[in-house]
Amino acid sequence: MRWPTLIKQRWRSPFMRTLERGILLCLSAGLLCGGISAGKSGGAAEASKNQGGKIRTYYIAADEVPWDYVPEGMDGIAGTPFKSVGLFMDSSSPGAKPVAKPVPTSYVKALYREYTDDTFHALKPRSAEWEHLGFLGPLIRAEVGDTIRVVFRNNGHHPYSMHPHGVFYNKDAEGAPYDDGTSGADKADDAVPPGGTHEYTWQVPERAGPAPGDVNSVMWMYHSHTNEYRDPNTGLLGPILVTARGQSKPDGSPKGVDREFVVWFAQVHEEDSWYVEHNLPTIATDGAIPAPLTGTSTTVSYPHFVKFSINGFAHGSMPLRALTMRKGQHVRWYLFSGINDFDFHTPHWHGNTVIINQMRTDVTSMAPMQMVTADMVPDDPGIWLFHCHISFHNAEGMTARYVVTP
Ligand SMILES: [Cu+2]
Repeated sequence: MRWPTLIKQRWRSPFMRTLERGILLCLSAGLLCGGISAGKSGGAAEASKNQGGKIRTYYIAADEVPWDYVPEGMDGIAGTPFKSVGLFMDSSSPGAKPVAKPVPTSYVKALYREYTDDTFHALKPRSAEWEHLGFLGPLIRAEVGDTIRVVFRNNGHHPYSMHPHGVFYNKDAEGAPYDDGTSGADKADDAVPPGGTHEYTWQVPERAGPAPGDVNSVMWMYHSHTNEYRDPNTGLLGPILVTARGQSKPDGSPKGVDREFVVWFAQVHEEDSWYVEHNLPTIATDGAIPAPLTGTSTTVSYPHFVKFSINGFAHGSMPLRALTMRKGQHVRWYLFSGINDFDFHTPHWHGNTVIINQMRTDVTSMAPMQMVTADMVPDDPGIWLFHCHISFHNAEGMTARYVVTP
């Protein structure tokens, strides 16, 4: 199947895709609803008592805010101002050549943001060390034996949730609506309405921590799962880092590790965002088309509203200061991938190598929503490229640079 055909098939209207998703969900629920009993609900204190660890409380809201994929307007890879253009077909004259037009890099999104307390009045400042998270939600940390408590406020105009990977949750804290045989309070987590609040309690048992062959910390993710493909494309996704029992430093980071980075390689489909009508009001009529990578190339790229990005930064726009480390430090990279059908990525570090699963490499691979941990001890100072090695992802902006200081 040729790329244009593939793209045409997957590039259906958001309405059609919602409909298809709904049908799939109903079918799955029908298969699942016979005889699976619900988990019992339990509070953070009860869960913590059972495990003996700390209760780690986070106040996280879904806020509607603008996000710019090229925030300084500079292509950091080329070192020149970024030209944001897309190709469009004039629907009134089907035989005409496509024309290039300027397109915005900024979009309204719903992002998870951390607050200081349950009044949700004051944002908790993000430290310089975690500036690289970009549009990802706040870092949630825990050690095996701990209990994570998230007070979630939905400040958006659509129902949202928080669904975690890896950790243990009862049915009132799964954050996903489907027919699982539960009812009442066990459904309150599925879709927190606009203006609503829900408390999610997640335990961190041994099976949520590193396995015997792992390094001493692992990454999980959390994301809104009320609508499993529109919510993450809208921006609702973040990281959870879990260290092995007794392996956390006072700040929660794993012992023996000097610097951590979390990077999400994703082709974000803005046409599937809940805010598509606001951000791309004429998407149904503007005739946006995928462009060939070069004049003679037969490899077709994506329309301008599919953002090939790392933590929401495209075309090398991640600030250099945010991905800076020192020679000889023990650096841990946690990588994960987006939710869409072509979110296969091959992150590649120039200049230095990493160890993944006890194997040396400088390229790894990820299928959609796969997670990878890579340890690096940089020995080669400089400014280095860090990009997806799939050529059209690279060309479309899935690129950043990292810095190793002497
Ligand atoms: Cu890629």
